[in-house]
Amino acid sequence: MELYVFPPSPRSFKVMAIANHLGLDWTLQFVDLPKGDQKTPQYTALNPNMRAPTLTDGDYVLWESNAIAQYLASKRPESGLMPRDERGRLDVTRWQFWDLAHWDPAQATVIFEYVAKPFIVKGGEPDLAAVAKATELFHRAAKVLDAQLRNRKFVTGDTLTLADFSLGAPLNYAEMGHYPLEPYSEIKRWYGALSAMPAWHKTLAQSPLLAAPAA
Ligand SMILES: N[C@@H](CCC(=O)N[C@@H](CS)C(=O)NCC(=O)O)C(=O)O
Repeated sequence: MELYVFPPSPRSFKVMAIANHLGLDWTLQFVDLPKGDQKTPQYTALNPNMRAPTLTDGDYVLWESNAIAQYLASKRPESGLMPRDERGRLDVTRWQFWDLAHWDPAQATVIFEYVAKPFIVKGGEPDLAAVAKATELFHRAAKVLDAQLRNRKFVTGDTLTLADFSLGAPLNYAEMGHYPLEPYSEIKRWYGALSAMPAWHKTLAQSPLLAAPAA
């Protein structure tokens, strides 16, 4: 199984961390986004969106990080990362949809402005108007997530699921991205637990930018 990823990206990080957590046998195929690897005919044949991540497993090809997450979990159903009962499964899916609709977009903007511009594409000052708009979205979503985490160890209850990987991955950039996390003590507590997991450490080490942010 191959994961075509750009490891500094949270969408790539989440699928790598899940594969690492599950102990799956996978190979990292580096998609160098700043160099334009995503636009090559070889890559667009796999993913016409020209975006990472993409998974291949033999002839099977899958894109969209949260769909890839579900595929990976299906390889180890006993892990509980994707509950088998319908309501449990939909709860995880609901938070993965919420991720793509509300959580990821706010953070993608600040990550682009504060991390990608200075450290990856190396050009331009942060667009403060874009940051202000994203910050508003961030607060709106963070309030919902913080309330959900009150009295729960993880996003959907007391067990770790795919929802935690999906929603936790962009928080690796909380510091570099100047996220206004101060009011959200539950989010901070929960992210602290995620980032202490061996699979999280292993995945951070596979992402040079996150392993050594100031370099
Ligand atoms: N909804 C997609 C988003 C994928 C995405 O936007 N990936 C970014 C990296 S963070 C990308 O490949 N960008 C390359 C480009 O826009 O040229 C997913 O979750 O997989």
